[in-house]
Amino acid sequence: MEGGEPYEPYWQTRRWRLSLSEPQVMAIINVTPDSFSGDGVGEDYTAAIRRAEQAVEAGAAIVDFGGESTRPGASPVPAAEEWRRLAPVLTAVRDWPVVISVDTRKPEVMERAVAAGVDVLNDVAGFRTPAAVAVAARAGCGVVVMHMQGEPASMQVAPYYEDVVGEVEAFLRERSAALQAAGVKEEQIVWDPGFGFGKSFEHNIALFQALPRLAAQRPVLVGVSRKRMIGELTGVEKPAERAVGSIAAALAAVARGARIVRAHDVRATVEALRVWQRLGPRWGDAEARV
Ligand code: HH2
Repeated sequence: MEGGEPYEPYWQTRRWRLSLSEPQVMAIINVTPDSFSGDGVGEDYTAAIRRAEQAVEAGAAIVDFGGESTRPGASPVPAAEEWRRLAPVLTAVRDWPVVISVDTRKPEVMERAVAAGVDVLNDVAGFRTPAAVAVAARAGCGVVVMHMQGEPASMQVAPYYEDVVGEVEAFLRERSAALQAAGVKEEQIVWDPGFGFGKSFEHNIALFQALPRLAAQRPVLVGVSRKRMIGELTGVEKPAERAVGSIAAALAAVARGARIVRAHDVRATVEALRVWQRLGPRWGDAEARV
């Protein structure tokens, strides 16, 4: 991370060293009854596994399973309940030859997911607590360090920053340093500015424009799929109908240096990225990313 040196374009996860020399898609599988985009499968574990299979067939390199909605206004789900949702699904997929990720902010759930064989810990709270750092250090997993201001229940009430880009960058650097001090290797760490997590529309836009600055330091994951900022840009009200805007945003993110995009509409996102790589601005080209 020193001196703004370019990082190696790969991500070291528990079982896999994932190449990031091409953009990768992280498929979202919500084992929840209440996710914001309406894609949660509730208690239907077979549906979650089928959806994950389809995402892999469509070209997702990473499958991210979540058992708690962190949409604005969501109340926390107890760890036992979150794990009850995740356990059958993570057990079923544990030997799949793709990167298996768990989307959780609770160290207890991380611990169990690691024992169940996940490759990546995706923490929307950015490993803020010593307990989360300790699990990550023991796990040998890839980690997604995401920035969130506040907590889901109230984060969109009045998000405030003096300098949103500087503050998010400082948080990501500080948490990465804490993880590294505990033994996590730099190549295990991916950054995520956390679009929509305690950010106004203007904050999201400023962070999006600053992606090249973050991507010059660590590989960056961008999650804007079906989010409110896409609704605000397109005028499309229903999250489930925001695929086109989401895909345009995924391409824009990659053009600005993102290495991983988190998506609900996996097949369409993969197809768009394939075309973009051949016909769009040369990927990885510094001029094209700024
Ligand atoms: N966004 C959501 C959840 N987890 N993780 C990362 N790293 N980055 C994100 O932007 C991100 C995330 C919210 O989206 P979703 O999982 O579809 O919704 P919900 O939290 O309502 O289940």
